[in-house]
Amino acid sequence: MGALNDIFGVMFASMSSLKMRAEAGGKHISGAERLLADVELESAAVIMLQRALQHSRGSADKITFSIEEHQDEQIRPGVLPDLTNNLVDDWQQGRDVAQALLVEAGVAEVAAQNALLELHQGAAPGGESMRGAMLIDADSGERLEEDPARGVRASRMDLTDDARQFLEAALNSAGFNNTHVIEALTLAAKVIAAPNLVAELCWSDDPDYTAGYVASGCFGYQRISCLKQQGERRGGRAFFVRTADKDLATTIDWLERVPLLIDQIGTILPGKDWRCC
Ligand code: WAQ
Ligand code: MG
Repeated sequence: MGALNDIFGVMFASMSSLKMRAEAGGKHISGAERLLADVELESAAVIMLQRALQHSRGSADKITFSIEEHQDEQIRPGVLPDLTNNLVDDWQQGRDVAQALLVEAGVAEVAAQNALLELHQGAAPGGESMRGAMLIDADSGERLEEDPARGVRASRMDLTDDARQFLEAALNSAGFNNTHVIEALTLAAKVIAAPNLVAELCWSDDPDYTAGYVASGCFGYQRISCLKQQGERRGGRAFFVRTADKDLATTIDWLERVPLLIDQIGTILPGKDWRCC
């Protein structure tokens, strides 16, 4: 690691993906994924470690890191979706908004309902949060992922330094600059660009973070101010797919293996207020 792969200078320094996973008693506490220039690995790993050690889901008894180098030519450029902030009174109204947005994105009603129920009940065996996302058939609502505890993990994606700075400035002006939003936007950019992917539904598994979103290629990132009760530890993600031949390999390969570096941010659009007066 660390070798420059181009004689013209540091702009062409190689990049690596960095992953962290923290667990306690075999249960998922937190995870994080970055795609970074090698010189940034050390400081990013320290930040991830601090996060794992101080997580609101509890204290980890096992933390695993992995680092893998990528060649420049493997890395694809990416674009962040536009963000719309949907303001709701409570999680029940939030779920109604999520259901309507999923249907607008082309997900069948039954599939949207099924995903909302699975996340509500805890989608991993034993009613826990999964480590990754469910893969859901956008028509039947059937769960398609092989391992219902791990699911599918979107990985190897990040923002360029410039894109991160522009995004932080835009989110600051909109009043919700925080790590959850930045990471979720980055992840959603990769997810909605995947082949055969119709939409994504997400809410956090952190007990003190109640916001979530629905994302799709047609309307971008629709943030929903509340999708669960304060204190609730069950959260998760659903990736809705539609394939003619049930071939999920191309979608999973894009999500888990193709490195994506986002160099263009989207627009923060005016919010929508669903609250009762
Ligand atoms: N790939 C697939 N699923 C994942 C990944 C990943 N890389 N990382 C987390 N998950 C799943 C897993 O089931 C977690 O339990 C769940 O998502 C929630 O993860 O606009 O903080 O990191 O204010 O807790 C969304 C709203 C916040 C942000 C999402 O998710 C906003 C959040 P968390
Ligand atoms: Mg979390």
